[in-house]
Formats: sequence, C-alpha cells, structure tokens
Amino acid sequence: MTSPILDCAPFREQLLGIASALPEVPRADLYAFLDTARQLSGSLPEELSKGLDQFNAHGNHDGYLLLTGLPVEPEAELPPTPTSTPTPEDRRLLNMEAMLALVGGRLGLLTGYDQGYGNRRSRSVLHELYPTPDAHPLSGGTTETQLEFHSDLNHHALQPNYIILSCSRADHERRAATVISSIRRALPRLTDAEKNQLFDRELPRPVGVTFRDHVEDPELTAVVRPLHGDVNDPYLGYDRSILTAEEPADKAALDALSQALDDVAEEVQLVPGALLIIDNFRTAHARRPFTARWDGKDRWLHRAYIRTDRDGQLSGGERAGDVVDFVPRR
Ligand SMILES: O=C(O)CCC(=O)C(=O)O
Ligand SMILES: [Fe+2]
Repeated sequence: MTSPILDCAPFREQLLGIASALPEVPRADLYAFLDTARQLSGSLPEELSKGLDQFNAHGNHDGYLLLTGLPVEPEAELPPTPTSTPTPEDRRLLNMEAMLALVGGRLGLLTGYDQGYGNRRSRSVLHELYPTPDAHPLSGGTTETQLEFHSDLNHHALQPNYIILSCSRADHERRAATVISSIRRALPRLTDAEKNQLFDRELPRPVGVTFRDHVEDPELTAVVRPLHGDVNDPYLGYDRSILTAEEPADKAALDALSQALDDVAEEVQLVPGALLIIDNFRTAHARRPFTARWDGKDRWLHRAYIRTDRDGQLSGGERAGDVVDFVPRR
C-alpha cells in the first residue's frame, strides 16, 4: 500500500519560486488569482505532480493525501491568527494560501458554497479556520468539543470532491488532530446485509440544521445515501451528528457503519507547513477537541473546496472562484 504522506521539504525553494509568480493580494481579484494558480500548477515539481494526479485519478486506500514540509513562513513573520471574518480583502498572500491554490488548481476548481452557521453566512472561496468563541457546534470554529465524523456538504447536489486544509499554525498543545476514516478501509467490516441496506438507501436529511436562515422552506429536506456510486467501490455519505434513521434495519446498519468508521480512523496532525487533501466522497472526517488561548497564536488553517468534472459537479463553463447556491441532493 503506498503511503498517503508526501514529504515536500525537498521542493521548498522550487515551490516558493512558483508561488512568487502569484498575485500578492489574492482577494483583490480572486478569479485572476485562481486562474494564475491553475496555470502555475502545471509546473509543480514532478514528484508532487505525479502524486496529485494519481490521487485525483484513483483516490487511495486511506482517503487522503498529506503533504508535509511545505514552505510556511517562519512563525515571527505570520500575522496573528484571525478571530473574526471576513478576511480583509487587502491581506497579502500567505505561503500556505499559495500552496492551497496551487495544489487545488492542479486537482480541479476551487469553489465557494453559499452556506453558513446560524447568522454567520459565508460565501467565501478561501476559507479560514480558527477558534471562534461562539462557534456553531457543527462548525470548524469549535474547540473544546469533538467535531464528529462527517463529510462536508454531503447533502449538496454539487458536493465538492476534495476538501483541502493547509496549516499556518497548529494548536498550542498539538491535540487538535484531524481524524479520517476511509470507506475503502471500513467496507470489509460490514456484512453483505449491512452493505445492501445502506447502498442507495435514501435517508432524509434536514437542511435547516446548517443552512438555518438561508432556505425559504424550513421543512426542506435533502436526501443522503450512506453508500452510493459503484457498488464494489462505493462512496460514503455520512454525518454522525445529523444523519438518523427511523427503521430498525437502517438504524442497525448505520450503527455498524459508525463502528466500522471508528475502527479504521486515522489521526493526522496538521502542523505548520502541512497540507491535507481529503477525498470527500470516500471518507468521513472529524476533529479532536483542543483548547484555544486567544493569544494570536491559535490554530490557523486555510481551507478550500474543490470540484472536479466527476460525479455531476460540473456541467461546463464553470471557473475556479465561482460560488454555487445551495442545491439539495435528491
Ligand atoms: O479543523 C479540522 O481539522 C477539520 C474541520 C472540518 O471538518 C471542517 O471545517 O469541515
Ligand atoms: Fe468538515
């Protein structure tokens, strides 16, 4: 089994050189920034290009690719970890934002989704994840509670293929591991009966839970299929905090899936200079609790969602930087 970890320390200087050709203020003209990143991603170091293309074409057993040793700024040169959104439009490009855009540009189109938690509406393409004092309990801004297993936007018809998280700062105590469970690893732990029960089984998923004030109809539901796609190599649609079933057979099969995901969970510690690509169709992810200190040095990740031309995500004419409305999966 090939390792899901690729050490990029040998390419640091080369990557810094490529990043220096990117616009200095990414949010001043995001389309232009992302177009340039996409072009430049054609000339990434060969070993990195190969690893990304291979992962994009076939996925892997672990459901993620972790790049380490990327050229993050020295701690003293980083601005303080943000404490509120939006990101100032004139903030200069950070190295780990550049890495996110280059890697994402190689894989597909960076895409924003109209979403939010409570009244914290977000339509951004380049996200920031940092501790937030009054975070919605299902958001990445949480700290003291575990963020439970989920795949991002699994009830969205245009669910992104990949989530990329790049790290400028880790949490002080290095407790905030990202946890990933791959359906390719979990599937052999399910019986045929459980797999049959979950495959293409349509479970209603209330939309208002995370899209509270952005949908006209508060009763609106989407449909989530816990296993779907290719019956021999299925995709996963899962959210431990939200997805429930009424029928005993569904409940039992979901419990078995939940246990299997726990059994195969792998922890990834995001440290400065690390970039994690999560296969959002083949995994569920979670995050361990940690403690924020509010000293300007808290955990700070950059995140983007990537669409590819697979699974009905693109219909032609889309650009990196587009923001899509909420479309419930049916
Ligand atoms: O903070 C992390 O490591 C993951 C956060 C997450 O799951 C999310 O923001 O969707
Ligand atoms: Fe997530």
